[in-house]
Amino acid sequence: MSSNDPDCPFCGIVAGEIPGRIVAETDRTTAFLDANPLAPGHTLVVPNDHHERLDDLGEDLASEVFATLHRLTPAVEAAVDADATTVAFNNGPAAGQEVPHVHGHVIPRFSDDGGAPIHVVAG
Ligand code: DGP
Repeated sequence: MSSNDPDCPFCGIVAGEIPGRIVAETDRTTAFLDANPLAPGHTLVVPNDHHERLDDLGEDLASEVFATLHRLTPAVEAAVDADATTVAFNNGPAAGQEVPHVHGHVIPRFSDDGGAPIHVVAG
């Protein structure tokens, strides 16, 4: 059984009701391109079920989200010929989480992009 929030854009992408550029799927996770990318290939990984924060995930689902991030990160790097990656979660509004559905950012980095820490906060 899956849980879905009708007002959540990421639930809409997972359900195929909102257009999304999906790059990978497992039974319980989906990865798709960020609509407002901080770098080419910026990808988000979400649990298919709606959970707001990392601490709302059970250990199994948290592990599966991390496994998808782990598998996807080198593929994203290779796809855009990146030199490194920033992998990050904004966990809660005070940390800059705008979409209240857990998502990990995979942000390709390049040796000439300055190497500064990326603040994964929209706006
Ligand atoms: P955060 O600030 O960590 O909650 O990041 C939210 C990210 O989600 C931000 O980089 C933009 C992206 N985003 C917001 N709405 C949509 C959407 O409808 N589709 C896609 N693909 N990305 C979205």
